[in-house]
Amino acid sequence: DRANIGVVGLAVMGSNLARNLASREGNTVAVYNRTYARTEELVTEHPEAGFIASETIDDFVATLATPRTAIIMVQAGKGTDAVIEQLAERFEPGDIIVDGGNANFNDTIRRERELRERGLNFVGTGISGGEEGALNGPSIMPGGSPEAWTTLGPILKSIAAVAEGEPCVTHVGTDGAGHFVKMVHNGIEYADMQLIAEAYDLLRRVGGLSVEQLVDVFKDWNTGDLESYLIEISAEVLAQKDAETGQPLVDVILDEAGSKGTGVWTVQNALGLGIPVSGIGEAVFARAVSSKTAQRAAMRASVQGSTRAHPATPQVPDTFVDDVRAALYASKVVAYAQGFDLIVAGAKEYGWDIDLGALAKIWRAGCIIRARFLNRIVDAYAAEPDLETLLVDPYFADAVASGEETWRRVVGIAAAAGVPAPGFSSALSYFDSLAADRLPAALIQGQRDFFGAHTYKRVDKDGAFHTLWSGDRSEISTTPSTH
Ligand code: NBP
Repeated sequence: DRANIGVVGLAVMGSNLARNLASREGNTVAVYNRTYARTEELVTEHPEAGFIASETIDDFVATLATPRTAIIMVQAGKGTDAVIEQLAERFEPGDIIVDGGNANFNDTIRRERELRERGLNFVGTGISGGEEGALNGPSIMPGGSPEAWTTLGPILKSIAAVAEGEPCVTHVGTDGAGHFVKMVHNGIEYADMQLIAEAYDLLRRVGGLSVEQLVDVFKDWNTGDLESYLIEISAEVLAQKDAETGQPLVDVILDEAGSKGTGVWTVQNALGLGIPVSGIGEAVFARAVSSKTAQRAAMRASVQGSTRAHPATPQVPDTFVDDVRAALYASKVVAYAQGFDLIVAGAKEYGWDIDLGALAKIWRAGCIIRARFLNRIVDAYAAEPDLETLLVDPYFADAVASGEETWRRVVGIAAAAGVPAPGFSSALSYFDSLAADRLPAALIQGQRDFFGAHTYKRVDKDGAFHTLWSGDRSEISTTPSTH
């Protein structure tokens, strides 16, 4: 018997994905790993899966039914390129190579083009949900050709998480579209985590809540609009006691946040596309600041030795817990709105037809940013597919407006107390920027015209204008008016 699907790369993600595939009706799963010991271990530990195991890549390819379909789950970058080449040398036209690792979407675009020229289908797919998701149902974001999706779709639907009866997988778009949206998903995840961390910090350091009280607050929030995987696990982390010291674990964890780079990719691409993903940017920067151990030590010493008026302890309203909840929610809406803007811009730049509502749907379960909130985004795009920004969708506009006053109060309190809240405050600034009648960009245009003759437009007539700053300061028109 041949396998309808193969998995290459049997570390934690690949093993779990292979077991997930094998557990679904109709799938026979072939497995291969560079180091055979890993393959043996998986097959021995999970006889129920009925894996077809191969020691060599040749044998592995021979066990696959045509069109051959193999999912690669190896280290992103060189490892992925090596495995793709091994498969491509052995596969035949019409066969499908799937990369389920965290590839950079630019690599995926390149690989898809190269393999297409060799008659092979290549599908780069985002897979979110970590180890547990891979085993029990991840959110899956495949790119690649519509033809490949015809074969692959049913297989991926069989293993995806399910939200409201629908599998969390959709054909996102061609070539790198899947890995692009996975990248933005991870960026949004960074923003979401940062905002939750700021809420925790404010409630603890300004609100005076204990870690135990915060567990209850997060559990309570998880029954409302903020219900999400990240809020749920935050409560779990806060509830964890360190076995050695008896203290809350969060108090013995070093406060230096690491990262694997997808947040940075998101911001780099957003900068290139001119999309202000300030929420994701602040989250990436906040992790970077946390890791600047020497600078933090120098600054702490400097501040403690100075005679500056230390930040005041502000008046904290009785409603502070709920105020912070409202600020968190409003800031979260901004972060998601910005993330979706980036997807719209990426789709335009790279020629993808991405259905934002369908994307919001597949993020409702399986992935790290899964949340009740995503149903609202699904509704927003169902009502208005060409929404200028999520912030003007009636539901979100209302949600933000009802929390606006408290949002401002919380940001003010954070500033007065000297507790950093870059996510909350930059989200508010973004909201205020979009909502402003006039922005100081007018002055910036004046400055640019002054030193670089970059010209400016006027509010009252068409065309471009330049003031003769070093001459008589009269204004000249530099393009013919369209009137
Ligand atoms: P790792 O990212 O730790 O990679 C280990 C696997 O890559 C092993 O199977 C290893 O084979 C194989 N490999 C390497 Br390294 N270089 C190779 C090469 N040149 N040729 C063939 N195989 C090679 O595994 P993972 O944590 O399971 O993640 C797999 C992919 O899934 C990654 O792209 C990751 O970014 C992505 N991902 C991970 C998560 C997560 O939560 N961990 C979530 C979502 C996506 P060996 O056994 O012979 O050394």
